[in-house]
Amino acid sequence: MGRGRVFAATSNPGKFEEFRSLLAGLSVEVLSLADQPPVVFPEEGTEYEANAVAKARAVAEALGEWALADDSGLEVDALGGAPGPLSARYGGPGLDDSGRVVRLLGALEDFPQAQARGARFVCVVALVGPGGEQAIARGECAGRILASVRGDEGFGYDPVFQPQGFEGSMAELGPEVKDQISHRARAFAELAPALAEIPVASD
Ligand code: ITT
Repeated sequence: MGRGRVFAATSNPGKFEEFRSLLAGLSVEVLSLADQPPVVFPEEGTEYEANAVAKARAVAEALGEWALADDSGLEVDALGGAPGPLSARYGGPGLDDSGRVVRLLGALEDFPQAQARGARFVCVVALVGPGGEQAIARGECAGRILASVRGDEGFGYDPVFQPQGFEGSMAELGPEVKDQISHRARAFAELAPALAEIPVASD
């Protein structure tokens, strides 16, 4: 039996791996943009939903295919919910994931109490079809920011994020646990019915 296919509208390899593993049980194939003509992505704004839709729409329109995008971020209580949708750019250009983590730990130095270090990951996923079909879902994962980095799995802020109810960081818990509890896992679980509707590819 054939499968539907969807292009992952992301340039983040960590996200792409998670798209693949989270959707492995569905009858849909997740493809990367690697072998496709370059797609121009819109400038990102400050709303997860608008960003996710814009990324998916750009790919769906450029390729005439189904496209799946994720806009996500880390919201830290002590920082009034920042960096949020700006998480990928936190600390300015020139920083990589570990540079941003160091910057975050520095910003929280004066907030040692567990409560003030409360945080959540948020993820909004958007599925857009070649005919303009659209579905959106959201997921969150609550936790706190650790005092220092722990573990080397995952990506982004995983080494300093301890999910509620767990010992250790998301980067220590590894992909099997992350795929059960993450913001992205929850968003994809909600999007599953729409993903299952993607028609079987004709070529
Ligand atoms: P694309 O737009 O190409 O998908 P991006 O990394 O720029 O890639 P976002 O604008 O959605 O994507 O930024 C999300 C950032 O939030 C990401 O770069 C991480 O820093 C952080 N983040 C999101 N999900 C995360 C996760 O599961 N673990 C750790 N950090 C995460």
